[in-house]
Amino acid sequence: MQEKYRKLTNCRICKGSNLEEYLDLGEMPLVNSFPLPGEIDHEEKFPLEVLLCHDCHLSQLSIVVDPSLLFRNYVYRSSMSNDFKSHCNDLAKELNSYACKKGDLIVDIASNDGALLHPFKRIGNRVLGIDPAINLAKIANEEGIETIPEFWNEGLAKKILQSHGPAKIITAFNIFAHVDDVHSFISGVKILLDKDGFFVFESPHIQDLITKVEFDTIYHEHLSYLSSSPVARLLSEHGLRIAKIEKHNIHGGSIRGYIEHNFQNRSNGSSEKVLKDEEISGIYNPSSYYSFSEQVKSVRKNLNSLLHNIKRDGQSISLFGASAKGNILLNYCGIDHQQIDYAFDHTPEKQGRLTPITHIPVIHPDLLLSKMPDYLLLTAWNFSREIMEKTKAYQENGGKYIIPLPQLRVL
Ligand code: JHZ
Repeated sequence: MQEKYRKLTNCRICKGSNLEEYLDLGEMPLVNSFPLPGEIDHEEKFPLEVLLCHDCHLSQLSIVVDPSLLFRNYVYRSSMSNDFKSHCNDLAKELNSYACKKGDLIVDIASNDGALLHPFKRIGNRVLGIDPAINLAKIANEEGIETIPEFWNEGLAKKILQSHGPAKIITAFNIFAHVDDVHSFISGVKILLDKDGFFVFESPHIQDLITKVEFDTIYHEHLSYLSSSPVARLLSEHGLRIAKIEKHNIHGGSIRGYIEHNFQNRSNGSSEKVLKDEEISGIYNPSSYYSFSEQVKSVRKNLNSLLHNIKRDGQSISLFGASAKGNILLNYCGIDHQQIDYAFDHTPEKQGRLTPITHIPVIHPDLLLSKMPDYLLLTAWNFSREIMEKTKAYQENGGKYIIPLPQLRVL
């Protein structure tokens, strides 16, 4: 039988072996494996530890779980959030104003259910999605977004170049961090990208993770935790460079890089600024990681004590957003179906199932008012604004929200 995971021995960017563990979250389940009630005897857990490469500063997990186990049948749907959809809309408009035009090919790597490509298609671009999740590729294809159900790599890039020609824009949103062989990934981008095209990636930024203690974005799907310096190093090895880099608030704080061939020269100086901010924040200093690891324990202590007091007073708690990150928060803090009655979530693929290990039933948000919990823990805290807007009636009926991160708050 093939091993379910392998241990990391060398940094995936610089190949050095000077790796030091700074965080051990213990054995954790795969965050998107929501069992049916009859499947709970077969749940698995895997070690979740983070290492720092002292040579190139890339943070990365100590193991790599077999990607087929994680991504071939994927329950996370990008299009569940209106805020994310308008984020994609803005990107399509922006890029069509200076970087591409009607008829140009736009390729989205890890296109999920097609959320990012729909607005490009509406504008008149040719679009192609790549996603290993067979279930999601099917949905996207049915909705008119041509999607190849494969993992992205050099070999696939060559085939697409033959069949579709070069891509004016290649996007990779919330996927760079999920990739083990980043060299083959970037080499594929280099092959398919048109000579004046842009590769645009967006990924949670380790600066936010460390400074705001967003430890719940650490899970087996996220193999790397990115900052600009190791990314620039990787790109330069493949003849690519950063033209500009931006910070975005989405998903708790992300960096978005606009990457060009190294023979182009469209840099606007933003990468120097982001690098400076990163240096000031301390993410290139190992001591920041040791104190982060201590702060993670305080988050657990404070959240547990709040929930304990609420339950002691006889009040009920449910959660909203059966998110991947929520499953780390729950499992690490030891919060389960004994404290939390329901997990409300719009994702059809998650409803009728249980949260991994913690076994909280996932149900449709239409049931929120009939269940009327006293408190709603927003485990998808990165979408708090949108969720609170969608659940106004709950709030008007006296319901309260607990926002666990970046600061624990009750509203
Ligand atoms: P959300 C995902 O993580 C997985 P998750 C992935 N690995 C990744 O990298 C990050 O995103 C960036 C639900 N919801 O987006 C949908 C509603 O039901 O914070 C989701 O289950 N109604 C690709 O899972 C969850 O909440 C709503 O109105 O941590 C949100 O999960 C909204 C706004 C969300 O990412």
